[in-house]
Amino acid sequence: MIKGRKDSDARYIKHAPDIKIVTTSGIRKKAEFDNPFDEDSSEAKLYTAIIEGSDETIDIASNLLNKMSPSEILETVMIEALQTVGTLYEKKIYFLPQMIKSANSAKRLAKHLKQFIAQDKTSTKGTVVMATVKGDIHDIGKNIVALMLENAGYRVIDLGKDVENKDIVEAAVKYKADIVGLSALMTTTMQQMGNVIKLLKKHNIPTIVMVGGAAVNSDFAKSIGAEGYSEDAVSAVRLADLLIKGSYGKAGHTKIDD
Ligand code: B12
Repeated sequence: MIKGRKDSDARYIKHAPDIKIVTTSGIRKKAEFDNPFDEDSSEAKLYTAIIEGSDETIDIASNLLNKMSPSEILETVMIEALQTVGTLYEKKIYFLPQMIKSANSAKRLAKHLKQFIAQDKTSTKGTVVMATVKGDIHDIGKNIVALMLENAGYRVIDLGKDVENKDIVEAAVKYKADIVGLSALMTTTMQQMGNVIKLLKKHNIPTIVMVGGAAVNSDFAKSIGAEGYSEDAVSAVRLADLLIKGSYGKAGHTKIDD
């Protein structure tokens, strides 16, 4: 299927979930996983479609929009499906191509649902600079948090993924960030959050820092001096609201050294 072709990697990823698992008894079978949703429901179909990286997620989600809000679809079905992808990867049932295919399908779905999430542009509760830290390319969760914050009335400056610490600090200054929101999904990258906080402190930038991402927890957040931690996008908005109430001052420095 892929040997000797220029587009071999893309073709491998496209067909990844069709590649059967070889069991110890030598039998080839499709990856199996539990489905927590009611059998034959649109939720169950969407869950499976995301895990298998199907092109049909948008069509299935369109049916679901009759009974669930777009943010509920993201926060329940999509996140649940990606957790399962992570588990399949941990168990070495899925490998990177399958994980990429699922992630691409989830990203397309999130982009599609974004248009249905009404955004209140009239008021601004404050400015949040969001980034996935250096060395980490996971951005699906960060994008959902950014979307929910925007929807809740924040001005969000999204710096993207794999962002240098210095660039985060510079953006906090440039945009007079009330809050810096950092995301990390790997144990190897979560340490960067502490480095960003140190750099903010070094330059006396009075921005509040909130952190999140699957690798992070409340204890870790406290240990690095972050003001807030939340485990999902809905609570991230509540957290931002609480943090901003105690907000004081704005960033004022202009030049950031490493
Ligand atoms: C999708 C995925 C990928 C995609 C990422 C695509 C993308 N554009 O994001 C791809 C395939 C590219 C990928 C690559 C890799 N991945 Co990966 N990936 C995942 C997976 C399956 C799902 C992550 C996800 O999107 N979850 C759904 C989102 C919505 O959840 P979330 O990010 O946690 O965000 C929510 C909350 O945490 C919170 N939140 C998030 N950010 C923030 C920020 C703030 C401020 C706040 C308040 C809240 C908040 O709100 C969000 C919404 O509710 C996880 C498994 C897992 N269980 O997490 C592995 C996982 C994170 N990946 C892992 C690994 C190892 C890798 C690779 C190193 C694999 C490899 N060998 O190359 C590379 C990393 C490359 C790099 N340098 O970053 C490991 C990390 C292990 C660890 N603990 O360190 C995991 C846990 C898989 C596993 N079980 O082993 N991955």
